[in-house]
Amino acid sequence: MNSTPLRALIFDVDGTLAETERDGHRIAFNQAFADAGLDWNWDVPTYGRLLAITGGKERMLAYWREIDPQAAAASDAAGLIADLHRRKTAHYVRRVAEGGIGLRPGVRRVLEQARGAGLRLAIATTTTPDNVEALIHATLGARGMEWFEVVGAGDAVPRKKPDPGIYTWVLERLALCPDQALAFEDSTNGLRAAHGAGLRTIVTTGAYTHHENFDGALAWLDGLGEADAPATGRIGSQPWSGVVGLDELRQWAV
Ligand code: XBP
Ligand code: MG
Repeated sequence: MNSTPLRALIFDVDGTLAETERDGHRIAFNQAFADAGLDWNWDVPTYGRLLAITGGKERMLAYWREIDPQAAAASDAAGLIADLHRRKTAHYVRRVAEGGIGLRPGVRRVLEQARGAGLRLAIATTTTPDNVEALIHATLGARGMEWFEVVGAGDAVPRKKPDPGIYTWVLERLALCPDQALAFEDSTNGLRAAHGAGLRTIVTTGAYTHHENFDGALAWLDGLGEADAPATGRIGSQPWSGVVGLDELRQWAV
């Protein structure tokens, strides 16, 4: 039993706020590879496997090491990866700005309810800050970033998820203890990061993560749900189906 009132919600981005990976990041990586004259092409299953490595630069380097370890160990490898990543980010930002990717069902509702109730909002993500801004602008409008008091993204910390660093970084800036907040995640890497920082976590599984194991999550659901399409899953070990709102989150967080 936790009597500490809930003060903040901390959201992962990719897979949690929006399904960005398959038709967003993956396409942008492939565009960057083509720009650079590389014959790399990440199809849907390959990208799913590579998602185990968080961070775009880290993911590209891991792939390069798989297919050509010698070239990936060369002194200019980091510079080439950085260049590819800049190109990839530009492609991704353009794609998102064109409105190609929306928020997952129920996300806007939970954000609006939280704001209405005076809960603080934050982001803890592995992706690049420009990508977060592009998604928030495209979905919540030009002032959408103001909804989030703290945004922890990309290289703000030296190690990416599953390292808890980004969550700890966000909690420090919110000046909150972990039991005053809830994290929202979609992947085991994200859940491990949030748990490592001591945060209870609502998992909403997505296209690439529905097969992963989320034992230990406060909630393990297939989404936040909408009235005409309720979420299903479990709260702790109990089956649950419904629409997630602030009342439910407060109830689960006690
Ligand atoms: C997901 C990631 C990111 C994106 C790509 O992060 O691992 O690397 O796939 O973005 P999260 P970058 O779920 O924590 O939001 O290329 O900018 O790294
Ligand atoms: Mg994620």
